[in-house]
Amino acid sequence: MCSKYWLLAASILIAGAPVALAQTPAPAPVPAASPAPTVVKAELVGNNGKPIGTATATGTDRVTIVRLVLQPGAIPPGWHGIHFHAVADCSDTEKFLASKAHVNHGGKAHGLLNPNGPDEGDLPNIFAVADGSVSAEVTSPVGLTGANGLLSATGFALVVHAAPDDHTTQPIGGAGARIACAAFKP
Ligand SMILES: [Cu+2]
Ligand SMILES: [Zn+2]
Repeated sequence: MCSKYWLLAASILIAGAPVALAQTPAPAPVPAASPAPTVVKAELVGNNGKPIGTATATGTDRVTIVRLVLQPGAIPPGWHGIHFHAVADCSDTEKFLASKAHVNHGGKAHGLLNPNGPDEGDLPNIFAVADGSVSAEVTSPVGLTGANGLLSATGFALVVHAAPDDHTTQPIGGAGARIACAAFKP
């Protein structure tokens, strides 16, 4: 008795299979390929005005990824805060103040760990090894391109600080003096 029902059930399944296939909705159209990311490169200069490495920014209107390669002797070993500053100007190499404050369209507080932050300039720290060189890649949810992207208006400067950023205190997380700078023109 039981096997009869099984056979019946199996035959329904087999008979139903082509129907089920026919009713499967057509696959969603493949989205158009997203535009290729923008890649921009700039030389990092130290306080003596000499080149000490390169910074490469790769991004879209939703993300920016920065790869930093600093040569041996570039900066003191240890952790260093880095930020996107608002102006692509690294000409005053002694202090790099021409790069102005952090990019901050939203008027947010400084700091990745600050409950009222972060501003758009905020990034993770980088680490210089014993010989003073750095190989690092950091990422930010701030767009490189687009209306308020980093490359809009006055471009931006990537600034390396003397001390680490604590990601909380104002205005720059205690990161101290500006010791290297790369200008990314709009
Ligand atoms: Cu800074
Ligand atoms: Zn900041």
